Amino acid sequence: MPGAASRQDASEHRRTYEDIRQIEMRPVQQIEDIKKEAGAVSATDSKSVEEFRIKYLGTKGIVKNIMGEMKNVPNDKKKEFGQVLNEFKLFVENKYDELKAGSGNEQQSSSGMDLTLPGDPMPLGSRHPITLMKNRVISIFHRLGFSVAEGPEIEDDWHNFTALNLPPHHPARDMQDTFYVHQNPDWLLRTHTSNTQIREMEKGKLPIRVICPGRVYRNETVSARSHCFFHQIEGIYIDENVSFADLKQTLYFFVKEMYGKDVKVRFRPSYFPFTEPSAEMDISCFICGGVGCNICKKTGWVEILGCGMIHPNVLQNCHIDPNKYSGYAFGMGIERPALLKYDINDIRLFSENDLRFLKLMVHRVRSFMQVCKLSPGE
Ligand code: 2NL
Repeated sequence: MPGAASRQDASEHRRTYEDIRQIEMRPVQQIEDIKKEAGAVSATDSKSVEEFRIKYLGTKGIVKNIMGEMKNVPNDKKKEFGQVLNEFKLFVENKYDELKAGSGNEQQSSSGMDLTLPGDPMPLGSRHPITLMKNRVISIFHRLGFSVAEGPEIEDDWHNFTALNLPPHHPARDMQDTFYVHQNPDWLLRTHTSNTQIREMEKGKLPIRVICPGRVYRNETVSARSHCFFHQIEGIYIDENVSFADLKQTLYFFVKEMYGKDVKVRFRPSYFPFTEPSAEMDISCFICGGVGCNICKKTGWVEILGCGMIHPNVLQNCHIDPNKYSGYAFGMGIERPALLKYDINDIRLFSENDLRFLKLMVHRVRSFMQVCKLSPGE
């Protein structure tokens, strides 16, 4: 039966072909098996990693060994086998690198550090409410051409009192009682940042347009509403022909930027030894809009700063000719507006470093910034 014989031949032929193919592909299968085995290795210390290297990548290692098989592969299969071999080599090398990196960390971990762990998230804080208020004031005056100056908190009597038309025994000194330094009766903790403006004026460079933020001190009983230290920003502008109208316009611009376009202002005559004339400036209450609430004590107005034209005696004390130059000055506290703005009921909280308060402030400042469309730092 020629047909049956030829079928048998064909099947024999097929078998032979399968066999040959199996023989040819044996190294490929072998490689797959070795790959699986190598891939499953999990070395935890450098000794096992080195053992892995020797076994697979060493001069008498498996990779080299299989490479040697290349000469037995028929020519028409060399290309295919070469590719498989290269992939295998790369696989083992990558695995080795992986193990090496892992065992490095294991070593670190035995010394108490695991560099593969994700880092601790940096807790996101917020600027202190006093700093935020200060920065806002600075940025508004910056746009009007004012620079910022800072001065010493421990000051001598001249720069804090006498130069400001407050000679010894002046009754207004009573209201600014402060702390004195034992070693030198002339030294004290400054009661306002005017000391810094006096120092700027003494430099003799005119015109001057400067604001001076900083911490100041008073001999006061500490309570929820007053403290023996707090923060202030003062400013002066000295040039030829500076008038009270300049002062009013500047401060008007300032409050509009600070408290919004709808705010109303009023000036009330006042007295400060260092300015003449002097005034206090109120704004329509930014809590109730002027209708009357507890904050403005039902008056509709909130006092925010004191100001006036610099007294000629003060100019003279700093060797500035009052017949040629004139200037205005103003000063405001930072704590009180911050208390109102962030709805805080105790001034002591600002300086107690109580993390619960500071964390609470993060939320109030954020929501306030969102409402006012401000960016961080403003
Ligand atoms: C207030 C009032 C004020 C000044 C501060 C000043 C500074 C110099 C010369 C003249 Cl160098 N005046 N500063 C003027 C008027 C008022 O502050 O209630 N501060 C919280």
